[in-house]
Amino acid sequence: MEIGTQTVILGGGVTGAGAFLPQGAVVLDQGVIRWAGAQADLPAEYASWQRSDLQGRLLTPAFIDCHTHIVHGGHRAREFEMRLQGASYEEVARAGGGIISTVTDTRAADEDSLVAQALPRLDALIGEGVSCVEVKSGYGLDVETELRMLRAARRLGQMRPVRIRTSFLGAHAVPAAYKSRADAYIDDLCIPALRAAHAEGLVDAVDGFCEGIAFDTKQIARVFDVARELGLPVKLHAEQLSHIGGTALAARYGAMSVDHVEYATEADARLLAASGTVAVLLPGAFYAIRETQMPPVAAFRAHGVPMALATDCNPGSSPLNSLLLTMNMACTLFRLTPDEALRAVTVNAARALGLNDTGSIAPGMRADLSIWNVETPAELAYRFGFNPLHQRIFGGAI
Ligand code: DI6
Ligand code: FE
Repeated sequence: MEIGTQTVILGGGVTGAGAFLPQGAVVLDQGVIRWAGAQADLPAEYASWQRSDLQGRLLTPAFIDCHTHIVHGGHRAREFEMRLQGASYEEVARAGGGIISTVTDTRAADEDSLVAQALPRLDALIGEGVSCVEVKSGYGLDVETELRMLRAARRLGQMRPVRIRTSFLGAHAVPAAYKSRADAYIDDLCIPALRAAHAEGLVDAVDGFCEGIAFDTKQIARVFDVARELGLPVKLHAEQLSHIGGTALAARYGAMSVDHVEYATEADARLLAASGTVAVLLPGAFYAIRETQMPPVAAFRAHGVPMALATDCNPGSSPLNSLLLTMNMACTLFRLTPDEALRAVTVNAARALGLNDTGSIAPGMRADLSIWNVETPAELAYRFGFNPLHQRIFGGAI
């Protein structure tokens, strides 16, 4: 298939253009979507433009993975084995394993090594039609390594045709040297690292891990206050293992997203709806740590909270590298509909990152599109362990 600077794409089906269009057409002009609709309604002015017929294939917005930790050193297969023998994720973390063991491996890796280790993970995502990936820091927990992780993330975006959005996650875990002194860690390292990373243009958003094994709401609020002072949007890992109020805090700060949220309540759902915050569900982590508490999907639906999905690709709780599998898991485990799952990795994922120029098919949006060897949208979530991507279009280019 060829895509010129001015092209009319004739889909089988087209999604992400409001309703599903069984015989859709999308007009691309210099990397931007100019028009989308039913083929029968194609305006006459485009009749003479180059055409590309997808021969019945499905066209969707390119996917967005809005929560990943793909930049990190090493792996935690040993911890996986420990959990198989009965240790819980929290027990491993409290015994000095977990995030802290990845911190050791990440501190030992130079920037080239971090980039080299992340590239196969990024390429696997791109291979499934992903055009935008959020990447967090949070395995440095010192100024130098946090910055190095973010620099590595920015470099990934120069090496591949993909958009990278960075989140500063200095408040991810309390490093060993600050054991039982989380407040001192926030003051001495986390906030200075945030300021330094921001000064270098490395931060698109500020994140935190609000949890019994990490930071409480007061500590996260201090980091969010600095984010606000710097004009940076916030998001939060909240209510993953217990309910300690992270969701309400995030809503108070107008967060772009709250992520995990298995233990969130109906009252939390109301707050999220009021603050326009996206609930990012991470079924890979739910599955890997054998969580049994389901996120309150019915409450999110009832109150109109937009739901996004992401891989949470990380070496501990979610060594998952596929958004297609994530969609299937969200349907099978959380009972999302395939349609919700597709919106969750496109339009709602864009919103979770504060992006308004990608994630849907409408005039003025970037031409970030995926072409699939399937006929219906539901097929994307239905199969697993199979990649039906035909081609990916990034900013109008194949
Ligand atoms: N929640 C998660 O699922 C990851 N971080 C977080 O705050 C886990 C990261 C890890 O186990 O390495
Ligand atoms: Fe995470």
